[in-house]
Amino acid sequence: MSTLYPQNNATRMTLDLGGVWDFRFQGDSAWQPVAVPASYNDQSPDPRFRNAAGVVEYRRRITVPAGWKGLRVFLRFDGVAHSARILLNGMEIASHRGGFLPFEVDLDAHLQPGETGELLVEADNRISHRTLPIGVEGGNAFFGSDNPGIPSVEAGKQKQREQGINLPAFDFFNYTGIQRPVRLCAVPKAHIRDITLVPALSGEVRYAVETSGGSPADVRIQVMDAESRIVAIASGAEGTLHIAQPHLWEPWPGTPYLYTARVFFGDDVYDQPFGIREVRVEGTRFLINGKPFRFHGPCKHEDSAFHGRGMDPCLNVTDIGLYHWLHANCFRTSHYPYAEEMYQLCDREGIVIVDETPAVGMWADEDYGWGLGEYHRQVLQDMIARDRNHPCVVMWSLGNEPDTDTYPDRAYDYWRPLYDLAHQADPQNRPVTLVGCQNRYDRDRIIRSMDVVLINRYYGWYNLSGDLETAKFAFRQELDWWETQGKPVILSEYGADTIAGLHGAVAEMFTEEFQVAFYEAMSECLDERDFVIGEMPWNFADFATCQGPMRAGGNRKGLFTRDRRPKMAAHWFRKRWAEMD
Ligand code: GCB
Repeated sequence: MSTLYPQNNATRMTLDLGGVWDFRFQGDSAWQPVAVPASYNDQSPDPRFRNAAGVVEYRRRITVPAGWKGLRVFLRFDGVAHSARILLNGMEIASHRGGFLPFEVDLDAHLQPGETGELLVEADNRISHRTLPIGVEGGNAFFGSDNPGIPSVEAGKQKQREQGINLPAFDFFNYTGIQRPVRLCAVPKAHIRDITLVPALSGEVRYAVETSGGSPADVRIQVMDAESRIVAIASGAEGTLHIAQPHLWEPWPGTPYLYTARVFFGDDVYDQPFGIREVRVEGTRFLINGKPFRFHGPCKHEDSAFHGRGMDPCLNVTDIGLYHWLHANCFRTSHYPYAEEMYQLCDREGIVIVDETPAVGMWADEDYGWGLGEYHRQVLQDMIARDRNHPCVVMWSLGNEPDTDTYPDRAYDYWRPLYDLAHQADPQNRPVTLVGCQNRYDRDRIIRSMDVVLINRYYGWYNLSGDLETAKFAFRQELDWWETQGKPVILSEYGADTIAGLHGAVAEMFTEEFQVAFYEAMSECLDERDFVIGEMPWNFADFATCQGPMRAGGNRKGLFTRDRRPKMAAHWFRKRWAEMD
């Protein structure tokens, strides 16, 4: 398939199929309304919307415009979680595994211009040891110690398993459905399939264009600057463009200057935005355009009221506005690739992204013999293919918090080929990382072998709870160890659950004062170390999770509430990060 984001222009057309679709749980007879794109889970008070595991059906009619004769017509799904089967007039025409990356479905053989058909999308929300992210059956999935060994509790867990209860091995609500846009698209029969751009600071841009039909030699390419002036031209499917006195793409508060590569091929044309910037790791520094870059910005989730994980441009703009307000310059797409519109916005706004695969939950007392490897490779390649032209993406994350210390050698053998694959698959050869959880860092082998070490730590919260003086002592001890490794380190998660509006003259856990004190304590340790090149508090905003004894209405570690009101800690970071600009 083509990895190009759908575009409307003189030769390409898209019809947005967003709106209210018919919806039902498979096996039900009645249909009810559900909005697309959005997670379905919060759109009804029926508990099945939140809890049922299995297949749901979405239905609507589609018509291919009569004027689209002679074009290639296809459907483009930006993301259906976690897997999808696509049927047209009752016949399966495609299927796709994985909920966070796009896929296309060719309609040419099924529906002619002027014809109408019934489109049915089956979406399966089940998660298991065969999916990314990972799910488990029965028990208390994320919150570890749920009274193991007690006969009656074990019997209860067995009963849950028999009922096919399906729980996340990760700490965010298992939002699902058609969560991202669906479009009916038309492009010329002979068309541009793919564009790869590899810019250098000199203004040389290597390019490669993949085409379908026609003769690849007919490709022409024009680069336009931000004022639409043509600044470089070339022809042929591969080559080098030369931009004189290039403007660089710089992270915020610099200027994230964007060029557009306009590619012509036969009747087809496609505008691919790009930025000129270089990313490199040198010793313990992370260089963007040759200058040391310090990451500071909270990790995110795609999460909001009503929409769940649904793509919402208003929410994206609001969130990035708050990143500017915070003087934040980055986030990690914890714990899955986000909707493409967010990367487009970050290209434009200069917010740097660490792009993460949905490999989360790979710790549930298992080893690495799950047979996931091939699928994991596919997801990693697809993510890189989708996102490789975005200047905002500066690093790939292979996954979040796998168990890497129980069997350090097996973990190394599982993850190292993925690390190599990421380097091979990315024409820009960005640095690669794997995010480590708080474990036996002295036993683990793989995390320390990454280009940049990203570690999640909860000193003072999950361990040494509430005792920030001792938390600092312990964290410093660990940092002493990392200092010997000679790698750049980012604290990629640290945080404290905080109930907005809960205060205390003494800073105790869950109060806003404690959250500030926690970040003061951790920052004190970070600021002492040169090899620490970034801090990413957990999390930007409160977010929904599955139920559990440690989650009161979700995860409350946000600097903002779920409706994006700042807690005291947001104001604290705003001051701290303003000084880093
Ligand atoms: C983590 C996970 C993240 C959780 C967070 C927490 O280490 O990576 O998904 O939400 O801890 O708050 O427990």
